[in-house]
Amino acid sequence: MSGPGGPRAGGSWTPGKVAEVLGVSPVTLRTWASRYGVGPTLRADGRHRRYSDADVRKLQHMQRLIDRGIPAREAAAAAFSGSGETVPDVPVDRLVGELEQAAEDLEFAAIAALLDETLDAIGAAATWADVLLPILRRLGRRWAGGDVCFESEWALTTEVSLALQRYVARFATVPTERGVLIACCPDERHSLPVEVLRASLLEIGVPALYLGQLVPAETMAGLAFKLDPVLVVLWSMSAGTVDVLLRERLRRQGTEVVVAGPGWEGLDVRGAPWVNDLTAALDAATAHFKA
Ligand code: B12
Repeated sequence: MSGPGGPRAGGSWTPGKVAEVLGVSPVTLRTWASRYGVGPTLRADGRHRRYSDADVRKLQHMQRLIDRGIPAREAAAAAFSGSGETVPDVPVDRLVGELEQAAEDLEFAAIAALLDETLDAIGAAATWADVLLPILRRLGRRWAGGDVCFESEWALTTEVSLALQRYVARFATVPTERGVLIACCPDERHSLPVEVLRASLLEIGVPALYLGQLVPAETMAGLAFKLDPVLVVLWSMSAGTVDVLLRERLRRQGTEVVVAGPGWEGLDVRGAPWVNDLTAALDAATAHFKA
């Protein structure tokens, strides 16, 4: 991807490379640029214009819409308007299929573009429930059946995290008031459910902080002590990652905690409510912000 004509660091694509990636002729690309105003937005050296990463993602979106039978003019308007309102309805099954195939083919740019498109169109919670959960559950079944499907799983989940970061960048991410602190138990790597929780909270204006996976218990307890959040959501995906001592430490320092995820099932968590789906977690967090 970084050879001649490919993107440089920061994403700067020659028209020839973009045409190749899209599988269209350079003439078609030029025609789209002049007819629909979807040309390159970067100027590399004063003479040659270059496409940015964002330009390429939008063009890929436009092309997918064309493949779905949308006329080119409408597809260009939908892909380049940046407004979910103009995105023609795409059946969810189709999005799921396209995303699954892109992950299988390790088409990172297509995975990213599909995720951006879906998040823009239906928001974080529906993207999670309707598009991502079916795919992740199928990956889980493959896992359980002995096919460890590593590459596609890592490609997809990494791109989901990145897409959620791009998506939440449009909302205020630095809380100006006491917020919800979302924490993975220290050894937990299954972070997507809580990354979606964070995005869903920010979407509705609830201040939420999330620091990523593998944050040491000591650090998490210190953060909770210093930030004094209204609530800590302590996530664990499986019994192997549950940290009962961290839960206990937070309780002793007076932090309100909700334990979240299947890992906590059946454990004695000394009165902390247990939530095990996105809606229940959202309800628990937003309850603190209702008048
Ligand atoms: C993606 C994935 C990974 C990715 C995670 C990437 C990331 N950034 O999140 C990576 C590759 C890192 C990974 C690593 C591992 N994984 Co993994 N992984 C998965 C997979 C495919 C999806 C995980 C996910 O996001 N699930 C969310 C949804 C799809 O899960 P669900 O069960 O349908 O949802 C339930 C709850 O999560 C809840 N829920 C859903 N959404 C939300 C949202 C909120 C806010 C809340 C509160 C609840 C909630 O509702 C459901 C009812 O309980 C699952 C399969 C699966 N079905 O989950 C395996 C799975 C969880 N992994 C598994 C394993 C074994 C591992 C590894 C140990 C593998 C290894 N040997 O390295 C490591 C563990 C690393 C660690 N220390 O945590 C097993 C766990 C078995 C168990 N119960 O202990 C599973 C089930 C696969 C399998 N069938 O064997 N994994």
